[in-house]
Amino acid sequence: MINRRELLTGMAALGVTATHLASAAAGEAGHRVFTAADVHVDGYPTVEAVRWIGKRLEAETNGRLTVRVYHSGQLGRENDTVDLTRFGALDIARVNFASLNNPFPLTQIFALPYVFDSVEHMRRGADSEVGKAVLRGFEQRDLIGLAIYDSGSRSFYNVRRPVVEPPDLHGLKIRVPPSDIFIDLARALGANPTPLPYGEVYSALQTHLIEGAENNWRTFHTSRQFEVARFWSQSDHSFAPEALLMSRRTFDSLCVADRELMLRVAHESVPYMRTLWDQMQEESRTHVIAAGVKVNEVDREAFHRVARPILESYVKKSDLHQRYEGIRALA
Ligand code: GTR
Repeated sequence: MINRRELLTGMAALGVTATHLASAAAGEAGHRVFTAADVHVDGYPTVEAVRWIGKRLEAETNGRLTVRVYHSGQLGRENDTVDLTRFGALDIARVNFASLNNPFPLTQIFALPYVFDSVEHMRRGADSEVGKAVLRGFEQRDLIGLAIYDSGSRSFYNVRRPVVEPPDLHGLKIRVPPSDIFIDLARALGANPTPLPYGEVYSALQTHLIEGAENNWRTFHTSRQFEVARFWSQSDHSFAPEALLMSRRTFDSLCVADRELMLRVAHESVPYMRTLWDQMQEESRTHVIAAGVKVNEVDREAFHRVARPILESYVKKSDLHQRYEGIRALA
């Protein structure tokens, strides 16, 4: 995590000041525009879900509360937007759990390899007591966990060859998100893990700084990485979902009724997001296959065998163990 000085320097580089971004001071008649950041392009299911929240807030408060979404990474990297939100310079950050694994260890339970068997299983986990405990855990670091959104399953893709067995990944420079879990997994599979911020992945593939990465169909499509990485290998190794986080400062500055409204509307955005997700995920898969990307199945047994010791090393930690059992009970 960055410190306050680095954060302010970063914000200056982006040409923004706290007053530009956060809605901290309520305007006329308590009118507030919450600012939200997302690394995804306009129209991505997470971006649309947060817009939907804004519209619902507007409708329920006669336009007094709303949300402005800065998409496409306009406000910087995921980790930086989390810090901006913690310090109250941004109101809402939508980031993947993978970016939260190191600073918020409870999130690891949702990102570990082969913890979930399917999207439905992940959704049951997100809706369960375990999901609620993870959301509450953000409060320890000045954030309010508003919702857990879908991100499908992640698979490997690369510019060189189909990956069937782990040895097919040997020596490949594979981009991973900044999470020890993903670094450990890629390394155990024999790849050279290269942590990079999301916004740099496409050009890193183009310039051969990396030879592959891993993500879901929608991201593979909308980031245009499929134009460069032509081999997709269906490993489904993680279902790391998305977190919608609000600044505690912003939340605490709201009256009780507005806090309740915010929590309720965020909760109600989850089924909306899931429907969008299912449609768009499928649309992306069809699109990239039609564009000539070669898709293959991996030897699942072999991937599970390599991932197992990593999973076990994390879940033996006392605070994750019980939650792991809870998640597996929902399989
Ligand atoms: C996507 C996720 C993004 C970002 C990205 C990444 O699936 O939605 O928020 O975390 O992965 O790998 O950096």
